[in-house]
Amino acid sequence: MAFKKGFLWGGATAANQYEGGYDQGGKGLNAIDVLTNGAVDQPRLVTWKKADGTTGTSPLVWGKEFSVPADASPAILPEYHYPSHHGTDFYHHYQEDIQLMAEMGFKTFRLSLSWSRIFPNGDDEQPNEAGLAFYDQIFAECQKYQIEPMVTLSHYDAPLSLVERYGGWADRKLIDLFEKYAVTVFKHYKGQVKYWTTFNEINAMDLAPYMGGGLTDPTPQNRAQGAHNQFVASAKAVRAAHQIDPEMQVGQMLAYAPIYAYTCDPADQVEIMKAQQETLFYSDVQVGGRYPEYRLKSYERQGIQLDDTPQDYELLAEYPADFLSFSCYSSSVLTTHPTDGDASGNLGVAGVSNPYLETNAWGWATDPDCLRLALNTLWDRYHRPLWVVENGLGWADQLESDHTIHDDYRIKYLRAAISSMADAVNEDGVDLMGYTMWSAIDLVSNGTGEMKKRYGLVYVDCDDLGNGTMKRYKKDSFAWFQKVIASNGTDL
Ligand code: BGP
Repeated sequence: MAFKKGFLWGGATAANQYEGGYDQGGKGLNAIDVLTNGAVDQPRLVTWKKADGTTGTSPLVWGKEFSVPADASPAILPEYHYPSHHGTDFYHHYQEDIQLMAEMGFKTFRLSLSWSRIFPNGDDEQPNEAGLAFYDQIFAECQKYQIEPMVTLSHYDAPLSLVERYGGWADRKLIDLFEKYAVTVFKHYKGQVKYWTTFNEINAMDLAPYMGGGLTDPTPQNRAQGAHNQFVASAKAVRAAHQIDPEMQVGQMLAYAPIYAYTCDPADQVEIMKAQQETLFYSDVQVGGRYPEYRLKSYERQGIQLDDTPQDYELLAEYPADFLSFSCYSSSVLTTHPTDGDASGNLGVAGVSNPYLETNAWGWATDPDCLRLALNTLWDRYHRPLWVVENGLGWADQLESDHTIHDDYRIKYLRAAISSMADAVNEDGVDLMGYTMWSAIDLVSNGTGEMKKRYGLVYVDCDDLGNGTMKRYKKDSFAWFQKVIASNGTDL
C-alpha cells in the first residue's frame, strides 16, 4: 500500500477563479477583480484609471515585466470582461459542488478565502460578518460529509484598496494587516479548519508579481521586499495559528517544476542550478527558516536593500511552515544553446518544448515523472511533510449532446501522476500527506482567464465570457477518481 491511512485525497480550487459573487455579501474588490480575460496568444490586462479620467491597460504576462503608470489606480472599466466576477459561480452552487465532491469520496477540499470578502478594504476595523458567514456555510457542508477543508488565505488576491494605497506587498504595512486577517479567520473557524496555507505559489512574487504581490511597480527591489514581507507575515500566521489552536497546521505553497538540461554542457547544469535557486529560495526561507547565501549575494550584486528588522529573522527561524505544499503540472527544459528553437531557455512551464513529451494546446508538457522528481528534491532538502496541492491537465473538453464528457486524456495524465507519487512514497520513502488535484470542478484559467482551458472532474456550462447555465455535468474522470480514492490509490 503506497499511501498512508488517512491520506488526504481531494481536489483544489481558488476563490478568484471559482467563487464569483465578486460584489455580493459585502465583498470589496480584490486586485485580481480588475484583471481582464486573455487567450492563449494574448496576455491578460490590468486595467487602470488616472485622476484626469483617462484609462489604460498593462499586460500581465507570467515571467515578464509590466507596470501601471505611477499616477494611475487599477480600476474596473466597463468595456472589458473580468472572469473573476463570475468564476463558475461556486457562490451559488456550493451545496451541489460539495455534494459532488463527497460522491467522489473526497477526504479534503482545497479552497481559498477571498481576503476582501472578510476585510473589504484590507484595513477595516471589523470583519465583514456576511463574508465570515458565507464560509461558515461552506465548512458546515464539508463537515456534513466529513471532508477536511484545506484553506489558502491568499490565492492571488489582495484587497484592491491596499494595492492602490500602498503598492501591494512592497509595503510593510501589509504584514500586520494580513496578520489581523489571519488571526480573525483562525479564531472564527477554529474547530472547523485544521489545514491552512498562507500564499498560493509564493514564488509568484517573482513570476507574476501583480498576482502574487499586488505589485503595480514590480522592480527587483519591490519584489524582494514583497517576498520578505510575505515571509514575515507567514511566520506570524504560523505563530498565531499555534497559539489559537495547537491542532492547526500552516503550510507553505510553492510552484515547483523539475528543470532538465537540454544538453550535457556543464554550462546548462549551472543554469539549472541557478533556476532552481530562484524557486527554492522561497522554501529555504519559509520552510528552512533562513535566507540562503546565494540570495543574499544576488541582492548585494543588484544593490537591493531590504526594509527589515532583527525580529523578522527571529520570527522566520522560530515559526517555519509546518508542511510544504506545492503545485506541479509539468517540467521544463533549459539550455544555453537555444539553436533549434526547441528549448527556449524560458523558465516558465509554458512554451517549453521537450522532444520526449507531448504537450497540450497551451504548450504544457505531460511529464509522467515530474511528481516523483519534485517530491524527492523537496523531501531531501527539508524533510518536512509534503502535500501535492495542485496537479492536473488543462484541456478544451467537449460536452457531448447527451451531456457526457469523455476525458480519457485527463485520466491518463492523472494515472501517471499518481503512479509517480506512489513511487516517491514506496521506493524513496517520501512523507506525503495528500493529493488535491486541480481542479475539483471546472473553473476559469489563471494564466489566460479563459473557460475553455478546463481541469475539472466536473464540467460547468460556462463560456469564456461567463455565459452559460452554470449547470454541472460529471466527466468520465469523475467515476475514475472515485475508484482511485475508494482503493486508496491502488486501483488506477
Ligand atoms: C497555478 C495556479 C492555479 C491554477 C493553475 C493552472 O499556477 O495556482 O490558480 O490556475 O496554475 O494554471 P492555468 O489556469 O493558467 O492553466
